[in-house]
Amino acid sequence: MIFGRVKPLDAILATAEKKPLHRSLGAFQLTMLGIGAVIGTGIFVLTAEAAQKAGPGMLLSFVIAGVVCALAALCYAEMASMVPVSGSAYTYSYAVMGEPIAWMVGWALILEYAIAAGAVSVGWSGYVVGLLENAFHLNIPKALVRGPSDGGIVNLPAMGIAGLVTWLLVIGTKESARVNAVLVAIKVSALSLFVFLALPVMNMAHFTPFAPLGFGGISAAAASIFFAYVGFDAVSTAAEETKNPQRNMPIGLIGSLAICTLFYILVASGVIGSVGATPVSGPSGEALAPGSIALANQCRAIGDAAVVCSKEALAWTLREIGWPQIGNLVGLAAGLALPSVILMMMFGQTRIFFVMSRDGLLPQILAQVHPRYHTPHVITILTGMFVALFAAFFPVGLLADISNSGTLLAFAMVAISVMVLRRTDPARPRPFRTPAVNIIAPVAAAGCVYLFFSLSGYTIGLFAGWAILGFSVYFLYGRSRSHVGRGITEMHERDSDAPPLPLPPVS
Ligand code: ALA
Repeated sequence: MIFGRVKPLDAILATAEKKPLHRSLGAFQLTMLGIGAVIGTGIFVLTAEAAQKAGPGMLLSFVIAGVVCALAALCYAEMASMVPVSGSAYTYSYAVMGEPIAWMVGWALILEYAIAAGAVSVGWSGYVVGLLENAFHLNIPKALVRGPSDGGIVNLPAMGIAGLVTWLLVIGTKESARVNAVLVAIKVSALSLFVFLALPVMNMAHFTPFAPLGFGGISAAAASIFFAYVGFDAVSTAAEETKNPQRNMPIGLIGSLAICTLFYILVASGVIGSVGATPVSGPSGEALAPGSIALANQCRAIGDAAVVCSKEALAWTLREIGWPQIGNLVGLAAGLALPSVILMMMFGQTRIFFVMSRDGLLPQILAQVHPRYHTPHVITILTGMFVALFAAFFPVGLLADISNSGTLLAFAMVAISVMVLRRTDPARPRPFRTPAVNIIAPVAAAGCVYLFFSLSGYTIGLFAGWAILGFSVYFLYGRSRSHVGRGITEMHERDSDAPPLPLPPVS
């Protein structure tokens, strides 16, 4: 039964109350946290993918994805303020919809976090390689810096950065608010500089035809570009540390998304207006999928003379419009700032794995803590190995789409959880209440479903395969070992941020 094996909310909350965190974050810090986690490969790299799918219509794609995210964010804010503990959507679903659904959400979050870390690693590689080639005139063989479907063999820089971030996480690196603020400043300055230089050379003719591949193309691009907004859930996990969460949480969530949306629309307009965003089609005019061998071949045939062929769309655009040094500077900014997005994604992944294995749904060995660094090193290294493998062999767009499929499922479940909990547990204190919940939550869930089905059939097929694998693991392994299933409901939750503690004996 779907609602079976619910993990009692009171048990989840009891431990958070035992260890209250210092409420130090205000609206400004939360907004910075959100922008730090959100701006990354999406805008720096996937703009080219969105252009290939939608042409100038990608502007609308950015708006659609931003609106769906904002609605989901309002639902996240309610759950996060009510259940301010580790595990995000997985924990909320466990408390509201029971174990099988929580398992699937946790399983989907693996896609959200680990695959996203792979996507950002590939994005980072594109910029750093472009920087080395253009600023230092190095001739780097494509075979070693691109995956097989992008015309290479293995993406070594992407593997390298995933390895480096894994090592930082094993030794216990956490990004301080100050480092985050510096990185946000770097990213925002780079995007502002881009807009400042690209908008004045805009040619309005580049905006027509607006939707060369129809509304289907715009929806497909929205489903991909959704990746550019992922990461705001980092704000919601800080609910417990927020001063006056009723006021500051929505400001942080909606504020960071609004600022990112504004930047994204300006940057996308700059790309379209300055160099054009016409999709590259095949020899007989057929549409080509981003990240496909056919597109890589066609790009080679036209000498990579289109933004959709670039692995570093913003730097490429700046070079095209006569600002090669500033293009390199934007490449440097991406090279400096994107690793922190990888770090946040991988950190989120290890935390989800940790909570799932502590609940007995995954092997306990995964939650082992390093004696010296006090970090969950086993799971971190395992996650790092997978992230490095994905980054080495897959194109950024495919990784982002797969990641989105998992994220969209998790977001939809959070929206549904909010609605269910309003009915099943109306009296529980809600430091933040989603406004107009009867409209916002269903529309958020429907928006996620719409974006999910706008992903390519290939991505949806991969997701289905992942879900089948997930259910098999659950029924063959987790179900019989689940702590809730065995009646063990005591909680050992520490604050949502600290490295997890060693496990207590199971029985
Ligand atoms: N939103 C993050 C990015 O675009 C994941 O890199």
